Amino acid sequence: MKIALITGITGQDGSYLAELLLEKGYMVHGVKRRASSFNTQRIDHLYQDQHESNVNFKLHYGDLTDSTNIIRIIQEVQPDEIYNLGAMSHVKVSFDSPEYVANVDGIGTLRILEAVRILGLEKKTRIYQASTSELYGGLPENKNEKGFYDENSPFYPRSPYGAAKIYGFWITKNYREAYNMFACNGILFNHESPRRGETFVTRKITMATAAIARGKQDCLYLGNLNALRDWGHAKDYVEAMWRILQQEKPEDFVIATGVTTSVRDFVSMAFKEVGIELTFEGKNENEIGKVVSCENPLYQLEIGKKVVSVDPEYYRPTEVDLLIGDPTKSKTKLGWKPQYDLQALVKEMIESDLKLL
Ligand code: NDP
Ligand code: GDR
Repeated sequence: MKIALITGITGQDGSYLAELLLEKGYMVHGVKRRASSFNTQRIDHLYQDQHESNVNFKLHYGDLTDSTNIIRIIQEVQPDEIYNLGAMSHVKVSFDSPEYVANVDGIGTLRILEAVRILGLEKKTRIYQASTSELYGGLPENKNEKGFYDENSPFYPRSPYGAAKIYGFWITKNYREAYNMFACNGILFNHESPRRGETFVTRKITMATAAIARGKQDCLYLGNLNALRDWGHAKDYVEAMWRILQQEKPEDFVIATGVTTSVRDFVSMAFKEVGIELTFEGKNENEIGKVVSCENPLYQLEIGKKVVSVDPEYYRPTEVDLLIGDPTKSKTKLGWKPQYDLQALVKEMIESDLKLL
């Protein structure tokens, strides 16, 4: 039985990855942070009574800022694979707590790599590092000749989060080259799901759309509607993480759909899913989204009603305007192909948020 250790197991990706690895017959260990309120909602369905026989899921209290704790957990677990998904992952929030983010997202990665080295597990333990499309920063001149970001595109992070993650990227690559470790970066573009944190833009939109469609909310306030993102489904992306660690040679991979969509179009798709057609008027902070037609079986919205508005409070000091990834390498080498398109993703998120209401 293979043994995996997941940091960030209570997050969106950690929960899907844990499910995938359990299905594949792994013994799954996860690191969870001690909090004064419950933070395990996404994995409660996986909980097992540790007194039972055949236990294959176990949680350990820990934190990426605490090296001795990381070393102790890795020593106890002796993992074949570590998936380092733990991070303060919100780009806007990283401007408010840059030092903390550097510690967790940057040095936290080093702590994992060093722990494996200190414990002499370099030959046994494979490491996946959750790198990100935020490394590219969306600079148009850095796209490849086909107009995408790929494994060879230069980096130019535009946030404390991106800057911390770039350290994580390079230290992972350096440990691979310096100590022959099986340590890989997955450079993942945005991926979403019904389990996405509620303040990331897609989930904020689907939750608000569901609430507006039920007459429980008046207006959705957003920041930059022009931002373009390459959005996939988290379920597809955790499959890619696993595949990256099953390769013969350790390498870095871009995981993306190759399609980009604006925040504004995502909003329109979400409202369409509940039978409401929108039109957008005005520019920048004066832009609004109004109802054009409403065939919503749940609640009748007045034609012309303003349901989307811009609040510059959600603008970022520096923005990543456009992201679009080239998944050619992952398709050819990993045999990876996403199962979901954006339409299916939006539909699943809306259905789930309507149910939650
Ligand atoms: P989430 O924000 O949903 O989950 C983050 C996880 O990290 C949570 O389990 C959180 O614990 C944990 N965590 C936060 N701080 C610490 C800490 N100090 N020590 C240990 N654990 C900590 O993120 P996602 O699941 O969406 O993303 C997973 C990883 O992939 C992250 O590293 C993210 O930066 C990266 N990534 C995500 C992408 C995406 O589009 N989703 C794209 C590219 C990269 P708690 O529940 O207690 O807060
Ligand atoms: P991102 O995701 O910053 O790409 O990072 P997020 O969903 O937060 O923002 C996407 C884009 O939408 C714009 N936007 C808003 N964003 C939020 N959160 N709230 C709003 O109200 C709003 N209005 C407009 C943003 O300006 C941005 O351009 C995510 C995280 O999961 C990272 O951890 C991961 O590394 C990257 O994706 C890839």
